Amino acid sequence: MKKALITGITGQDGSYLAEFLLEKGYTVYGLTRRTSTVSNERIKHIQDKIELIQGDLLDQSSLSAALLETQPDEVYNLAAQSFVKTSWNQPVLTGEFTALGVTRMLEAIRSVNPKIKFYQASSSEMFGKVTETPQKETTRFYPRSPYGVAKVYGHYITVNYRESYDLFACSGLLFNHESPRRGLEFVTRKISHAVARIHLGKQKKLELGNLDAKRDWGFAGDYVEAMWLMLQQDIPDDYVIATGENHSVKEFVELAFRTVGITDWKQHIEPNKEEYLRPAEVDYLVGDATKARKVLRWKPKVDFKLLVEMMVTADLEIEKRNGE
Ligand code: NAP
Ligand code: G4F
Repeated sequence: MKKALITGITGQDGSYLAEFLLEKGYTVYGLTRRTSTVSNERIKHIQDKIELIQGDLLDQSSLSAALLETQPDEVYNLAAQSFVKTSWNQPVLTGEFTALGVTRMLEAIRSVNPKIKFYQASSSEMFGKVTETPQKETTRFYPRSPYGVAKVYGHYITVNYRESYDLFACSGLLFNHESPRRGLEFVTRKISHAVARIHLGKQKKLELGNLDAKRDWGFAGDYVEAMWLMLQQDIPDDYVIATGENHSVKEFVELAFRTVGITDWKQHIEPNKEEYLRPAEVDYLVGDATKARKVLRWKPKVDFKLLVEMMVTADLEIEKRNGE
């Protein structure tokens, strides 16, 4: 039976990956940081099947101790300060978590057991102001936020440790992936949550920033399979994971409202550029996952329409359950 350690297990992807690995028969450990209130909402349904280990990407010794204690075959490094907008307000912290945190984990692997396979959660944000469309593994990086810059560091340190120390280290260049478990500050979940509340008469307006930005949105449940597939290959490598289709924020809004039967959606939108526009925007992302399709035999199952409907339906259920 294989053992896996997931950093960021309390996050969106961590929760889906933990479920996926349990299904595959893995023993699953999750690294969680100490907080005064516990944030295990996304994993409470599987908590009796996994083991949580305290540790922090800021603390080198806690990472080595977690590896010594759990002796994993695979480490999935999903933990990060993952909200792009916040990275301008907390650029140094973002660098500590999202960039240097990767080196700390790689150093822990090197010293405890260099045979541990390593997955790094890299991001399409690294392509930023895109230099080619669609974006693939060889496309030049041009990050547009402190988060994107930190992810570029995390990507290259993963490649560097693979080449320097022969670690089995892979970097997944994942395009945006969403789900009903997405954090409420990200635009898709912010929209599905607001649409559900507007439909139920609990909210009147939805404040948004740039409606023209386009993203290649997939379903998180599909994307965690690709993470696992990367670590099952004979040779470690880097892969773009994407649907190959993109849509604007406006299209997401329109479809979400349509799901609850609202067509005059514009009357519910309140532009708030001051609050939600970014100092530098990523206007257009769309990925080319040909390599993943050929080598990993991976392809997404959930399309854009199904994703939007799934998120709105889930938020409707939550809001109905919550009552007023
Ligand atoms: P998420 O929901 O924001 O989860 C982030 C996780 O990181 C949480 O479990 C959080 O723990 C943990 N964390 C943050 N700082 C930590 C620290 N110092 N030590 C230990 N744990 C820490 O993010 P996600 O959407 O699941 O994304 C997973 C990873 O993929 C992230 O690295 C993200 O940058 C990357 N990524 C995401 C996407 C996407 O579209 N979702 C696309 C490309 C790449 P708490 O619960 O304690 O906050
Ligand atoms: O949902 P977002 O905040 O996601 P963003 O910036 O694309 O980042 C996500 O995907 C990355 C992969 O490319 C991950 F690496 C990262 O960790 C994260 O998961 O914003 C999407 C777009 C942006 O262009 C933003 O300007 O939506 C636009 N937007 C318009 N109004 C808004 C809003 N974004 C947010 N969060 N809130 C708004 O009100």
